[in-house]
Amino acid sequence: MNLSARAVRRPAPRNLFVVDLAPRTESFEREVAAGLSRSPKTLPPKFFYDQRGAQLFTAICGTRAYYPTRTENRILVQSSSEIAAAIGRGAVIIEYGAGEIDKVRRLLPSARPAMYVGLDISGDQLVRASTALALDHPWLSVVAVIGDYHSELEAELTLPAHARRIVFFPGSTIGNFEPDGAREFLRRVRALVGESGGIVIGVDLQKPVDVLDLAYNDPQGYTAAFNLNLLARMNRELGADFDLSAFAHRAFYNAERARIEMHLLSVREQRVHIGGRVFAFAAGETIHTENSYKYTPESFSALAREAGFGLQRMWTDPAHWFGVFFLHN
Ligand code: AVJ
Repeated sequence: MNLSARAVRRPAPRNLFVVDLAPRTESFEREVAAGLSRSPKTLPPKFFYDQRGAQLFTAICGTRAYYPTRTENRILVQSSSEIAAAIGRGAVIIEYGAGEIDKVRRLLPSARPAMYVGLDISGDQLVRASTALALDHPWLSVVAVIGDYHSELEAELTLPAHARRIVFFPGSTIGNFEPDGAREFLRRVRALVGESGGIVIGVDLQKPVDVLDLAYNDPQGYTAAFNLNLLARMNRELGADFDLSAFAHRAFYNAERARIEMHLLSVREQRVHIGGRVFAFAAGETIHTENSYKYTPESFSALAREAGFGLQRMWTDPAHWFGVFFLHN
């Protein structure tokens, strides 16, 4: 029994509002059927983050091998006053993929926003983390939106009319998008934040391949478990019959496309049942589960320009492994 979870259970704070726009099981089932019918087979990475997947991702972030979290955190701490100055006081900070809501805490004391809106697909984690945030910052209005990046925020909630809007998108999750999708995402951000707003975005940078490969093949095996949890999730939620021992985690850097690819490799020929459907796997066939694009400061800057952001600034670590960009007009 987990006693500490009970002991730290906290009351619902008055400065917290929760909005649930979570996609339902039907959409999981539909997207799985579509992705596994394609050739090559694919599944969107957003489905990694059920309760177990969110826990495993937190574990990945704590490993030595997975450098992005600690590198970005160091940049946020070391440059917090400059980043906060770029954000300005009294803003509305909108965070995509809020997760544990730990990174933004480094900016709050100096940025002093009026409102924090955190969006995440992982509902339990988001409610827990936003409750803690609201209790720790009684002066801050906290809005937790359970949903994916395509949720129409403005249709669902009223943001303060005159406050400056700043999107916060740390963690290099932008790397999950294809370059076209990333540009499209940044364009939508521009529309959301308007003339006076901007985005603070974490971007993972190109670096020696052995460092990249290790980060997605951590020796503790959390990344493998995170990848394989997608199969376990389909078994749990869709009644699928994946044999987890018949699939293997594969992650490698594709230098030509400047991205880490994650796959689930079928170690033998097999058939899997999901709902009324049957999916056949050849031995060695994979489900492509994630891309994580790596940019250079120049390539990301060009992408941001193409999305219409005129002014840019980047903070980085001494080895230039990770960049935190501020993009605005
Ligand atoms: C959350 C998308 C930034 O691409 O590095 C970590 C997800 N996948 N290990 C990344 C992930 C495998 C992560 N992002």
